[in-house]
Amino acid sequence: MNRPLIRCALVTAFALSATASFAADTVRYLAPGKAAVVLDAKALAALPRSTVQAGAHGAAPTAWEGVPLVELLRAEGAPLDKALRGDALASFVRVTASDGYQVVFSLGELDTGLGGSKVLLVDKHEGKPLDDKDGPFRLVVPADSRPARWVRQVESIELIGASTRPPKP
Ligand SMILES: Nc1nc2c(c(=O)[nH]1)N[C@H]1C(S)=C(S)[C@@H](COP(=O)(O)O)O[C@H]1N2
Ligand SMILES: [Mo]
Repeated sequence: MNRPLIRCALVTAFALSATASFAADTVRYLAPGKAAVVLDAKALAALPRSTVQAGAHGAAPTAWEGVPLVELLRAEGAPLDKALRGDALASFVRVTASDGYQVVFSLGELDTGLGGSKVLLVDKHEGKPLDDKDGPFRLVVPADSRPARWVRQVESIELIGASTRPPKP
């Protein structure tokens, strides 16, 4: 019996099944005091959509289409507009990818009456579904000078309320 070969086959099978479980066409939304919400293509299709022209690393702009992150947050009842005041202004949104890569945006940065920063949860590039490297969902942040927050393979979006005070000196 060839033990290393069997171990290699098992590791490969495990890696493939793990990859498959990450490839689901859903994004999880988590918020304090709320049950986790699984957003599938149908749920996302029901939200407002927008298209931006943007290019990463100085590339010529191309069309990215999807749901503005602020509209997803609005649909899930995040404090925005007049409700975005007081402690809520310390809230932020953390986006996590299948490889564990994470970025954050403040709610104030995204709110249309405050920062108004355009951040799209994209599912189409030049009219087609995203490829496996980027998709099924990717963030596109046209105003960022580097595409470091253009998170590929988005898995979850968390609203985090952060109304704690730093210790006094
Ligand atoms: N999931 C995931 N998304 C990611 C990253 C990453 O490591 N993992 N790197 C970011 C960084 S630093 C950059 S510059 C861009 C690179 O995008 P590209 O591979 O399409 O050029 O993706 C961003 N999105
Ligand atoms: Mo980067």
